[in-house]
Amino acid sequence: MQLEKYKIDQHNETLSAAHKRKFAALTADLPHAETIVKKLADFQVAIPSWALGTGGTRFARFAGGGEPRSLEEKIEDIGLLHQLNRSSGAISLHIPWDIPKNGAAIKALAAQHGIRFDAMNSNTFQDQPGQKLSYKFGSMQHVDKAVRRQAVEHNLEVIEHGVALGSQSLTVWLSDGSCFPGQLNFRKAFQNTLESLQEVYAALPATWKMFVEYKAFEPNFYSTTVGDWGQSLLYATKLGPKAYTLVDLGHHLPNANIEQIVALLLMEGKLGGFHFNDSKYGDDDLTVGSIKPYQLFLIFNELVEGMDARGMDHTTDLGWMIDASHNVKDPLEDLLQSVEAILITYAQALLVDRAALQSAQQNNDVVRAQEILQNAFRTDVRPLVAEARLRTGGALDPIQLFRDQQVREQLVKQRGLKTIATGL
Ligand SMILES: [Mn+2]
Repeated sequence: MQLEKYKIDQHNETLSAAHKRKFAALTADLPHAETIVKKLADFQVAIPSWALGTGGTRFARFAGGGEPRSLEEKIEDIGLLHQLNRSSGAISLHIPWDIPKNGAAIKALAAQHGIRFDAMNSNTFQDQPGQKLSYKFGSMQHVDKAVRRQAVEHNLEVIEHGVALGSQSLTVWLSDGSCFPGQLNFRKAFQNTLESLQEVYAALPATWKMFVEYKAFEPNFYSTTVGDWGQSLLYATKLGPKAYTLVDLGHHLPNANIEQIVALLLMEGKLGGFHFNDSKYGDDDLTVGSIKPYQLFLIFNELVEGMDARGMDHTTDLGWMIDASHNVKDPLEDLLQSVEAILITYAQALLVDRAALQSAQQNNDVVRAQEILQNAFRTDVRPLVAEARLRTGGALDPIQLFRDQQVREQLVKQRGLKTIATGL
């Protein structure tokens, strides 16, 4: 479903006076507020095709109603998010969960909603019905060349789908690894994986990027063949200039200093993309910014600093994507919260007084350096984010409008109570 524009206008009208007051108060002391609002308006976060339905754990899945039943309905849902916040103008497709039957038609539908196709995601972490060989003991690392070949072929297919849709990148996340000591020869597993990735890399169109995503553990609990940023960087370096490391916030060992990882990957020109989520324990895939907002801020602080140091375009030079799972919330409301959290944090990072921070660092003024970062983090930048939405035609309060318009109730009416979106 789509919202009529006048409904968004009416909603904004009712909140306009309060918004103007807050915006004026905040920007009175912010000389570069206009630049920040412009950057916020440009920033887009891709929504993964598997996040439109309710997620589950290995114990249970409690489906909500009105979930999208097809790729077309998923695109419609993202179109709705994008209408509300104007910052969700991209979709990241998962193959084979969301194979476009007619690439041209899907591309046209997405374009109607102002949505482009971000990174394509391949899947060799589960067996599909009718699949010849099993990935039980890995895919690209597998001891059997025929299994490795099958995994490579799958990735080549994913690239083909992506080309038809106008995507420009492939994300490879491998669950490969081992559950017990002795199960794998680490060196051979690495070499097999590298060779397989090289075959996929060779098939990348000239303008494409390949993102090598790492994860510390799960589903394998003893070793992971792309287990950390060092291993990912090793693959990406050996593969070549089109290969990059992808950082997923939930894929580290506890207390890892992710902001430092980000800074160094950017320094090396090898950070390619980002998967946002939040966690308390492991790969919890919770709503962005719901558990550790200060960590997210410190990461964004490095992203902005590092991208500016290399003259990168904040909006287009990295792949920005949410990778989360919504087990107890309405997935659309949850995604609105996640995108909002990303924009708030981005705005805070843009507030950091870079010159002052550099001078504090140069003078070993630790207290001043901390003050500068925390000043930015403790600023309520929500009026800046709301203003960016207002100027681009979105809603001042997306979740409020989503609820006022009873969007979920209407989706349940259209699609039924017992629909299940593809995904895990
Ligand atoms: Mn991920």
